[in-house]
Amino acid sequence: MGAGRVQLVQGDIVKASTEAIVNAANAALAGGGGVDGAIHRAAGPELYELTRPLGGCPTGKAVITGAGRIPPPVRFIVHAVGPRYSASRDAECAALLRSAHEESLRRCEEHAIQSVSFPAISTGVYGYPIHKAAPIALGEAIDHLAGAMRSVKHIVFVLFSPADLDAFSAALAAFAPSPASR
Ligand code: AR6
Repeated sequence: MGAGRVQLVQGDIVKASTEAIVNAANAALAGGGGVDGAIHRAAGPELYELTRPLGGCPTGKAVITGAGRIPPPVRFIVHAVGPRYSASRDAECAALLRSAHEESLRRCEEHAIQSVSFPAISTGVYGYPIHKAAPIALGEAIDHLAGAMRSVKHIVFVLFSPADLDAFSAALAAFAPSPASR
């Protein structure tokens, strides 16, 4: 993985100490529950002022704004839109989930961001089974760090529950022998 590092932690992404945090948003960028609600509560109403002019974001894409009232070192919020999971469209959902991660990392590169925290996008309200989502999310992160790496060097996955952390840990172990840590 070169000079890059993937890290898994359990906790609340709002308390992350990376330059950017990724929000699991909806296509209207309208706010909602889960991690989206937590980020909007922490960032304050100005976050809606930042997202409203963007006019939404298609599934599988990501847009970036300032962080509102969330204090430094967080300076940016990446609003990524993952797919609603459907078993009958498994391959399409996998491609969209991977794309949401890839696009998020692209926005980070465009802003010379070195560290970014992701939640487990799509695995809450959108129903993506975490054991299926984890290798997709981690695969994109590992590939990014192994590729023509520019600014992003530290990718943290902030998992809300011990079970989610276990699912990501198992998926990361399957990518061994990488020097990733948790
Ligand atoms: N920090 C880290 N992870 C969290 C937090 C938190 N503070 N809160 C929840 N999670 P979800 P989705 C976990 O539902 O499935 C919203 O209404 C949660 O346990 O937040 O992509 C949006 O507006 C789960 O593992 O996002 C959209 O309408 C993961 O974050 C829709 O939900 C993602 O769960 C998006 O659904």
